[in-house]
Amino acid sequence: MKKILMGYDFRREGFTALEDRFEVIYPENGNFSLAEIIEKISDADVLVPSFSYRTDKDIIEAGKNLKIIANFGVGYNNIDVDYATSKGITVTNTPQAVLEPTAELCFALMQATARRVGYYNYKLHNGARLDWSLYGELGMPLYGQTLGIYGMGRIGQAVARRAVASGMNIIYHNRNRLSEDIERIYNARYVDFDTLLTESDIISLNAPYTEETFHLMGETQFRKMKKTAILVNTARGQLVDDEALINALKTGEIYAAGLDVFPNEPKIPEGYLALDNVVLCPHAGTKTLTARTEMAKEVTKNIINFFEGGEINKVN
Ligand code: 8YV
Repeated sequence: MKKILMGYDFRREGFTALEDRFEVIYPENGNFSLAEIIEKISDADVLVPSFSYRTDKDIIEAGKNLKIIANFGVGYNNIDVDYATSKGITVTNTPQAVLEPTAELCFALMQATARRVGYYNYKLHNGARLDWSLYGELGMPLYGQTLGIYGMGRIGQAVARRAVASGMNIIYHNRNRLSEDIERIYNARYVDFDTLLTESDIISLNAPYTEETFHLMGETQFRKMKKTAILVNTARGQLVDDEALINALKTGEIYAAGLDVFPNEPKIPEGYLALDNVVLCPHAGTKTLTARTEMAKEVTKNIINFFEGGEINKVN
């Protein structure tokens, strides 16, 4: 029987179809440590990696039998894909399962920042005074505003769909321009990055973390944004230079930010904690049991189809 090593003690919902076909090894509680993974992977055919450490050379090298690394998630910057490829190992991910839930949270952060839900809620819960007068502590609308989407892939488009329903105008920047047919669905206009920065009322980051996108948003970019603009990041923390963002939020260079992701999770850069114009979430884009189960099903499908033939979401 082929052997699957689970890096994390995933709930079994969505994984059950693996049980009668494979020997599946789960850690008892939480993660296998890096040392445990390196020891246990020697005879495994499949790895479903954990997120506490990168699946890099050391792990891949130790996986003498390894054929597939089936990532639980769409972003695969937690895996040294180039090295896996050089060893002939297939890497798969779960783009379908994360699509709607991530777009949903992205939109929730847009609403929570623009309409100040996070701020009001925090203040009221803490017994602080709020200005209940007609013109006190106003928020911003979404309706009629321009949403700039950086990364118009599947998640970006699911965000766009919600934005259209909310009466927003959409501009986007992407590695490749979309076809006119797809642009028409969202009435979306393709712009260069600079135009995205200067024209957007809200910027949503929906691109993967790559060398190209590392610190995509830094001091120069915040300076180009409108002072009334909002940044929402549900992609990866590394896309944003946190020090620059904290400064931009502090000095009023931009209006607010909604952040679901950070470079060293679960650590949150200290500077955000003192600011009341940033809404913070604990990488919650897919934090529903429905989403987790769908992700597990997509991982399961990738593994079974890899061995039995059929469609897989191969990234390399
Ligand atoms: C997951 C994600 O929470 O799919 C992704 O790339 O960031 C999230 O859906 C993550 O993969 C597991 O930590």
